[in-house]
Amino acid sequence: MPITLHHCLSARSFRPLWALEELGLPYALQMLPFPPRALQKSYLEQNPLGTVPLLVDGPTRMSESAAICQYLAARHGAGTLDVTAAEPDFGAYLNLLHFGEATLTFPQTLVLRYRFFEPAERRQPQIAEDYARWFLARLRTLEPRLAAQPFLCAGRFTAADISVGYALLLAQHLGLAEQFTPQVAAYWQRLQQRPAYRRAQERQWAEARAQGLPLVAAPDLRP
Ligand SMILES: N[C@@H](CCC(=O)N[C@@H](CS)C(=O)NCC(=O)O)C(=O)O
Repeated sequence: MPITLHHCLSARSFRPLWALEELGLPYALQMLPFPPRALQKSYLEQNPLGTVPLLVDGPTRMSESAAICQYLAARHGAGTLDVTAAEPDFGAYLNLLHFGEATLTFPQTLVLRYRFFEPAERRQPQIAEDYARWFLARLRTLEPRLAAQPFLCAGRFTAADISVGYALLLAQHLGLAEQFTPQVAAYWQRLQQRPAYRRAQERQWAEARAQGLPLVAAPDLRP
């Protein structure tokens, strides 16, 4: 059985999709309309949270995007994407991997919700503005690190770059990328030039088309 990834266009499930492409693993990509909990209720039988990603690898079922990248790198990476416990940057690697979701993506979901997703009468411009600033302030802390090296840690591209890279992709959808500091902006350009990033983008759009889904990235939906 190949690995199956349940995915919505440019949602957090893009992280494991990108990791699968970096690793060159065979996988099935099951596309879902966004949000699946409302538009494909049968998905709740697969993942009671109703969220993407869901990765199924034999008996393993996972629903946290950063953890899935860590899992794929450790189990299927054969020394690429992962940083081992014996390496000096192991702690930095884990910290950045989780920083990408817990610190950089979380505030953006408040921007997305309170600036774009909620009906007009429930929008909260001040909350959206505050958390956009919150995100950009925390993102700036990467500036010195990226001035010293092309990728975040361990002297090479790792799953931590995928985790943070998705936060940058989301920021682009939210119109925040123009406020990236110079090193972060250059890093984001580098990430987008990776062949595996491009393949992941091509695959998600091709599968959405083939599976008959609306061709709109989840963060661009305006319900
Ligand atoms: N912390 C989880 C968050 C998963 C999550 O909330 N995914 C969003 C898409 S980016 C989702 O499926 N939202 C639909 C919903 O909440 O119903 C992760 O990193 O994977």
